[in-house]
Amino acid sequence: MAEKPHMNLAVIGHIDHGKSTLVGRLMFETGAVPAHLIEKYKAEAKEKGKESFAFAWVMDTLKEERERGITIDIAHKRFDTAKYYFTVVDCPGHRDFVKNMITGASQADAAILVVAAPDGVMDQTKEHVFLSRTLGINQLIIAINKMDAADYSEERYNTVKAEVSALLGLVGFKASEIPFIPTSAFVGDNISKSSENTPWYKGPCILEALDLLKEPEKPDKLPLRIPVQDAYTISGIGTVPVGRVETGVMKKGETVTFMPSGATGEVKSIEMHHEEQAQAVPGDNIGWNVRGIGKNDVRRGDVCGPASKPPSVADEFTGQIVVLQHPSAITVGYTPVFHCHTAQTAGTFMSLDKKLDPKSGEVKEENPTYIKAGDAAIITVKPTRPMVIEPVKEIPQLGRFAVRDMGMTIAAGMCMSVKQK
Ligand SMILES: Nc1nc2c(ncn2[C@@H]2O[C@H](COP(=O)(O)OP(=O)(O)OP(=O)(O)O)[C@@H](O)[C@H]2O)c(=O)[nH]1
Ligand SMILES: [Mg+2]
Repeated sequence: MAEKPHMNLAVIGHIDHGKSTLVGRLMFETGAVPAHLIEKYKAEAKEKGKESFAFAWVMDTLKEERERGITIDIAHKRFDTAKYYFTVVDCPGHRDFVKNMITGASQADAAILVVAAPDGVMDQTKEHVFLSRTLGINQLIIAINKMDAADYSEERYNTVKAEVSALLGLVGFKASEIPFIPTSAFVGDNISKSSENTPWYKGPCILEALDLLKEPEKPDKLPLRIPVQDAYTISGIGTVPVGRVETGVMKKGETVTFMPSGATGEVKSIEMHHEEQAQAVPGDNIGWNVRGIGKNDVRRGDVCGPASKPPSVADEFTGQIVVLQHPSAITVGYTPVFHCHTAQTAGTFMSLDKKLDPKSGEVKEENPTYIKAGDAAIITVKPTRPMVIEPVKEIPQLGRFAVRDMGMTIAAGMCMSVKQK
């Protein structure tokens, strides 16, 4: 039987708004977690005086998470709906663990934003919405949660819905196209079936809304891009680069170019799982051989594309970044390592163009003298050696990057434009 299409789903929102409980409930009600396990968690949680966290414990498995009653690290779990199989990434809401949330969100195709009805929009609601936007999540479902603690009031629901809609509008989401669902993860209202507690609500429950998400498009209509992971020399064949097709389709016989070297030739063979293929599509991990390409023409970090539309090599590029952590301040001249697809290239901050409000994305300052942890910014970068990167609007798979230095992730970002060599 063919596998159902796969979706990566992040669950985001302010601390304590019920993200882990909602995921635990969803997994329980879809049969991904057996009832006896929930009973076991209930008993254990009760002993610790944390009975209300039984469902959250499905996701919060670290000892410290259970003791503190918060999510610290991201957790991946699988569950199935009628249409999809989901890998759900439960993100921490605590502000100290935003960097874990970023890792989670950067892997997601869609997100459920959980907002507790009694609180409404809070700091990390804003921060997570903005980061999701920056990280390229474009499908959202809003759960207005803890409706049981707000008397299932339609009026309160509408107030919070209006607050969230305004926030979404600020960062360019169209609130009118996004489902808002009144839920109680704790009681189980509108999670996998419609609740009698909210007779005024006529829309889908969470499970139905998940099946209404659009399947992420297979990027086979975009230009071919295969970042090289490694290159082998195989006797009788020659040089065989290996890598995963990110976008586009490569066919035997077509002419391809490796950038930055510019080496060009005809594709002689494509192999996947030790079998010859006539073509390779997005997601395929392949080895391929190109006529006339030697060991010195191709290395890790290079990108293969059609000779007619070769990958762009940046002399400089502009990026929008969010600074996660840095011991002091980042100024012009800073040269950390940019991790983009399989490339790791040092790059110099040539200018700090704008400082943005990470919560709203609004410009706070033109040409700031420095940026620090928590800031979002538009910057111009000059790679210290030739590097392939693409504007995120054109080829998203090759437009996102992480900035690393001193063994930690300093920032995450996306490429806005490229000044080609
Ligand atoms: N009354 C009520 N309480 C809820 C509901 N959902 C979650 N809670 C409670 O809220 C508390 C926090 O729930 P969690 O699921 O851990 O919240 P979280 O958003 O995952 O928190 P972090 O991961 O630390 O950001 C627990 O005591 C839950 O039982 C709900 O729908 N109604
Ligand atoms: Mg949690």
